Amino acid sequence: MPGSLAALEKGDLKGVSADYVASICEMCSTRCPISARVVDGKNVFIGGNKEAKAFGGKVCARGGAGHSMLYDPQRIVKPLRRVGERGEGKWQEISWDEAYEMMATNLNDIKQKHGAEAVAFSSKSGSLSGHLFHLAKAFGSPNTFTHATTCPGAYVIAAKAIFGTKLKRDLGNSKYIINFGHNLYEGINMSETRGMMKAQMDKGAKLVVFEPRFSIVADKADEWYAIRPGTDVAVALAMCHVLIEDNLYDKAFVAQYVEGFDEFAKEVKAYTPEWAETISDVPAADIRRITHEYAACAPHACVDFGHRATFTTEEFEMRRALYAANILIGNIERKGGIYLGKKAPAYNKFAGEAVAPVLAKPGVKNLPKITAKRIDQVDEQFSMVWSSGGVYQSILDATLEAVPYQLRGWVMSRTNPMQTMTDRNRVVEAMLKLDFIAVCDVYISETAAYADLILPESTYLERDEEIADKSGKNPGYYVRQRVVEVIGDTKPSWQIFKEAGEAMGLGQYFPWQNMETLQLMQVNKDHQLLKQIKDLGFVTYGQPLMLREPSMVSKFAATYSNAREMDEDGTYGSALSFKTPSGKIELSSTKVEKMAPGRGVIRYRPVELKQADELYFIQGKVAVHTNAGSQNVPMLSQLMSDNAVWIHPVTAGALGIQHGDAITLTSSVGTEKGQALVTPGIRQDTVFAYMGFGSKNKELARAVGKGVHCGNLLPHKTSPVTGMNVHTTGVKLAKA
Ligand SMILES: Nc1nc2c(c(=O)[nH]1)N[C@H]1C(S)=C(S)[C@@H](COP(=O)(O)OP(=O)(O)OC[C@H]3O[C@@H](n4cnc5c(=O)[nH]c(N)nc54)[C@H](O)[C@@H]3O)O[C@H]1N2
Ligand SMILES: Nc1nc2c(c(=O)[nH]1)N[C@H]1C(S)=C(S)[C@@H](COP(=O)(O)OP(=O)(O)OC[C@H]3O[C@@H](n4cnc5c(=O)[nH]c(N)nc54)[C@H](O)[C@@H]3O)O[C@H]1N2
Ligand code: SF4
Ligand SMILES: [Mo]
Repeated sequence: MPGSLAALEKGDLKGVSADYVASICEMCSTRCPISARVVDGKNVFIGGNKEAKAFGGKVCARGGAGHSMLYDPQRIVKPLRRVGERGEGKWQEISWDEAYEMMATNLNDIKQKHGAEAVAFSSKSGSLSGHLFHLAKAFGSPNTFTHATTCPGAYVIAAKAIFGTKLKRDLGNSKYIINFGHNLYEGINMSETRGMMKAQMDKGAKLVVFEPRFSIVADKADEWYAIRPGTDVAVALAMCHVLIEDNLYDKAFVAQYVEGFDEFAKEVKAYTPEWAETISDVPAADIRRITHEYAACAPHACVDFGHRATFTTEEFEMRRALYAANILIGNIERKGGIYLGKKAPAYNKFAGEAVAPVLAKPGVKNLPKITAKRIDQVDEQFSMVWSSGGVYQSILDATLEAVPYQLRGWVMSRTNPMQTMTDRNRVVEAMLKLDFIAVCDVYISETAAYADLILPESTYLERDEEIADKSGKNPGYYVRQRVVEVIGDTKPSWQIFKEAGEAMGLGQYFPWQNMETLQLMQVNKDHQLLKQIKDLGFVTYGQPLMLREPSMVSKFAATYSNAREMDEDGTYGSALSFKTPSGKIELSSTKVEKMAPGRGVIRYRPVELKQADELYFIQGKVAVHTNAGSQNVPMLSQLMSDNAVWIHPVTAGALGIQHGDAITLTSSVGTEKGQALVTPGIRQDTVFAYMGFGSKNKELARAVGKGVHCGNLLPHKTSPVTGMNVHTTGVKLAKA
């Protein structure tokens, strides 16, 4: 790879003695198992961990570029204190002791005057959020937030409402996949991306894609429909209509496992394919035919429920409709369908023996009792969100409007809300108003540029973390391990938040010495187990199990002499239950009706995403960047540093815009300058840009001012029930 460290090496690397360290990628939150090659203490190559078969022993382009971030001279390697105005870009290097002192003084001051709840803590979920939120709890604030309402929240909450828990998809064994804007060939998740490749290439699975633009997934599909943005729910409900009206649904499955089918069937009677066509522009005849083809492959078929669930304010209805289309063909716990993760305790119970070790959860019992309510806890309809990451953007309302009370401090880690939370101006305003902001990052991100204190974290290649659960159809664990020595004066965030806690007078809540103490607590001091997990980097136990798949169940039962007895039909179907009030799959739900009146039954609710004279503005991921976090990584910046705006030739022609022209996009909240990419691969009424570009922060020298800043065009919104942000809006396009 030109420009990489490997390219600088003279001669053949194969002749050089090298060490390999098994670890976990963090170039995106998929967190794939990796094997990092180290020569003379330097990381020179990152590949996949061969032990992790589902990942194909591979990494994606971003994963392969990890060392480019590790050795980037623009990385921050000293704690920084702001000396100019917020956002002015004047910094002073300080010691960690000074940094902790600054945190302690400011946060304890806020706590004393206004209560601990006046400080919000936010982080992308993962090991880091665990440690940051532990600090929050020790400090006494209930206000902890992940990125959930800017990303997966809606599909997680829809699954909670219906199944009581999250589900996984078995795309690799699917014979027919229907995809509503889940671009797995650019928005990469190595195991799922490879699963879908395997299904398509090795098994001849058919892929149907509904997408307003010709994405890479659309390009690799058997059929692509340029659906109108935000209307997926209509097509999904019409599919359910056809499944029921044409008697294609699995009646035995519904009878045994589903609650509230009759109410749902009554509701979808009106949702004909002809009705859906008028809303979505997808031809009714195709909806009927596709539904019949899909049902013919049942149960080894899947309607993908997607990942970024921020297309409209009605994501709750959309994601529930997508699950409904799966439930109706009875693909739950069947190959090629959707299934529940099998962690060690559940798996061992089926096996009747300890096939997989069960890890302990190190914690602290005597944490202070928090009585203050969360800032997003005013409205009962969000009750499923509180424990799933919270309504992240409510930080803005609490800061700017004191709703429901005034926030005064914000501690954040591995999050860049100025790019990723919508309405950049409002985020800036909120940050200017707060009394104290600390940001933990590896760069001076656009958001970190407005902090009072920047805490430089070691990159994932320089840090150890807890053993993490990576169970799928059978239990599995993996662990992040330091690949190279720490560069500069950086620390892993578990250490930063522990030491900050100690400086804040909360040392009693951090009884562990270091990461190894924590890991040993996890394995109940079983040194050999810890060594095994570390040596292999990724360990699985037993064999894949899906409770309603006869071939898997018979093999499982034959392997373990004390295994649960099979049902008469050769499955474990009778053991399948759900964490809902009825213990069944709740296609309609009285719990949801109580929480959000009128929403007990899945229903089509029209949304207005744009004005008549505007174009839809939509976004997506690009294969060589991660969200708004990698635009300054040298190798990735070289591969792509800008996001041209996709415009249909007819739309461009009417405005006198040619390919490569400078253009402007104007929405209700902002204007952005960009460049036209004229392509027939998009609807005439829609424009598209890859997200994460156009940083307005000069410290991100390779990214500043390059491309359209998507977050600056999106209005601040909170969707009902799911609390989601919305990443679709109306824009006016003009030649610049
Ligand atoms: N307009 C628009 N907005 C979106 C989206 C969209 O499509 N359009 N997509 C949404 C989605 S799906 C998501 S998940 C969110 C993601 O948005 P965020 O959760 O804000 O995450 P990222 O943009 O991935 O990166 C956040 C920061 O993490 C830093 N970082 C990287 N590695 C480390 C590390 O090891 N430690 C620490 N402390 N920091 C690190 C990066 O430098 C970066 O500043 O954005 C959402 N926002
Ligand atoms: N390379 C790479 N891989 C990533 C990431 C990354 O940043 N880069 N981020 C990771 C994260 S955090 C996530 S959440 C996943 C996201 O994975 P995806 O959910 O696949 O992410 P997106 O690309 O944001 O959105 C998918 C597609 O939705 C389309 N779209 C927009 N509006 C609509 C609509 O109304 N209807 C339909 N049907 N389609 C619509 C967009 O054009 C886009 O192609 O990817 C993960 N993997
Ligand atoms: S998908 Fe790519 S960037 Fe994300 S964790 Fe896996 S290898 Fe790393
Ligand atoms: Mo995401």
